[in-house]
Amino acid sequence: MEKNAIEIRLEKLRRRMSAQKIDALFLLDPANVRYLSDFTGEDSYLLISSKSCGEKNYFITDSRYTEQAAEQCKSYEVLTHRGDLPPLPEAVVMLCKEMGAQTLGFEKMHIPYHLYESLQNTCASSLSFVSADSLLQELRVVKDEWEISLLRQACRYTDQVFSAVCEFIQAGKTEKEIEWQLFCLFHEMGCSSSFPPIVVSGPRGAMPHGQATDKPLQNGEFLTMDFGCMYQGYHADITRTVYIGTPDQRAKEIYRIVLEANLRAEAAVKAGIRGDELDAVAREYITTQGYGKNFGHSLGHGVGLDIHEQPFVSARSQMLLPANSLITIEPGIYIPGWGGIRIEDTILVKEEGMENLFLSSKELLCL
Ligand SMILES: [Mn+2]
Repeated sequence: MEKNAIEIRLEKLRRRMSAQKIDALFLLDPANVRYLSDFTGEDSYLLISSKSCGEKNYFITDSRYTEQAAEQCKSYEVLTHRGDLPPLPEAVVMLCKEMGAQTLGFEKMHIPYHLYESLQNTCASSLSFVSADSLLQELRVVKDEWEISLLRQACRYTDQVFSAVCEFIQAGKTEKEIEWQLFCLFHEMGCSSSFPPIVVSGPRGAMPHGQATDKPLQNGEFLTMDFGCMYQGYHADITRTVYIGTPDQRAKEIYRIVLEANLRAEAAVKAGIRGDELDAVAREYITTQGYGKNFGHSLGHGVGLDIHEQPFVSARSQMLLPANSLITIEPGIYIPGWGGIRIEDTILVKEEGMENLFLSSKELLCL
């Protein structure tokens, strides 16, 4: 981690807290916690106060993580609940009182209801609660140079895994064997799996998020693999669909349509385009080719410390894509009984255009 990255993020956060009149912010989502503290463990909480409440940074954890937090979270005072502090809700309310905080920002999307309820009961109306999810999303959506370098590296490793797994693919191997090979390759790269890989072949390819089974690969079918390396907390997300054997005319034609949709959408990417506009580029093309009803999911999503995050690229997304955000472009066509094809890249949105962080070819690969 760059020396001042956390301090810079905290400063940006505090400016937004002041603008939204949030005195203190209570965070528990692991990706948000990592983003603002560099902590890589679990079950830990940040309590951050605004300028007017003394600019305190508390890292609240339990004894399993105290030492790790002291090492990783240099910008924070590390406290142990049920150790030097009372149980969590009481601890948070007590610290808020000490700071003089009257409004507490919290993650409506992530906080367990029982914790929210006990915070409210404990504070006895001395705090008003404000949802702060969008504040964190706005910060995280634009990646800094350090994050982009990690994401680029995650994509490099993912490219290497793709070319290595292609050496392994042949008729007779099962989907589960391919999946296991992916896990081995992630490990060899010094990475872990971004998410449970999707490995589906033949008619099973019609399930966009199907899971690997004991089904063996057969000549004359597609194999779709959706996977990615996670490197230092940052995700990569790729999908390639390869053919086992020699494709017929229909297989080649449907592959061509998905690839064309992928290329058209990527060509339309630039900072300022709206999520729904970009989604429409791929969707309208697939629709004119007669397969609109076979492309059910959205075109893409943001990628970063979470595998799915803002900005979402769907027919409902009104968000303008900012420069230096990362998104996937992943059109697909799924035909029950026949199979499916998806081609997915992880790309960096630029002022003018985009950069595909993958080098893996998208031409139809026959193995
Ligand atoms: Mn994806």
